[in-house]
Amino acid sequence: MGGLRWCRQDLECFAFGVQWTEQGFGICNIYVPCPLNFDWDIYVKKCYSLEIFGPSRWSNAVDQCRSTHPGAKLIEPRNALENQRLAVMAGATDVWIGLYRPSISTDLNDIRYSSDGQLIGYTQWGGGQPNNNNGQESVVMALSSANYKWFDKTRTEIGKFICEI
Ligand SMILES: [Ca+2]
Repeated sequence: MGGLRWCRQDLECFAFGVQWTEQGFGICNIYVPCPLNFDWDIYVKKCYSLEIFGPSRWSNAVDQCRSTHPGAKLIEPRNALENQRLAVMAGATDVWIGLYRPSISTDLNDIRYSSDGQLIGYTQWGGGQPNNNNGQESVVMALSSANYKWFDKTRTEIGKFICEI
């Protein structure tokens, strides 16, 4: 897991805190703690999957991320910067995020991280969300059409997804 990072430009090496030593393309000699098929995000210091997977149901997305690599999970934006990075990676694609409401819960705002079941802190809800429409919406998707604000959705919908470590 991990390895040397091939940097494309001086600025990128600078962001890693190492000095650029060559003209043009070169190797930063910085250790990046990401496994194969994941890339290091210098802004939030997380590994994100290079691929946008799916489309899949939310629960399958959770399982697929877990099976990708030990410690990998469905993306969980935990602050505004991480939600911005999600938007950049997703492009114009709606993506599942690792948030859910427990089936026994009657509290709309009882939303938890799928990786550890803890209540979420940072939120980025779209207008009127979460609304648990028809009592059927217990998982969460970030919508490109809403600037990647979050919407609770049904578990039968399918969507693309990004994994993180
Ligand atoms: Ca909703």
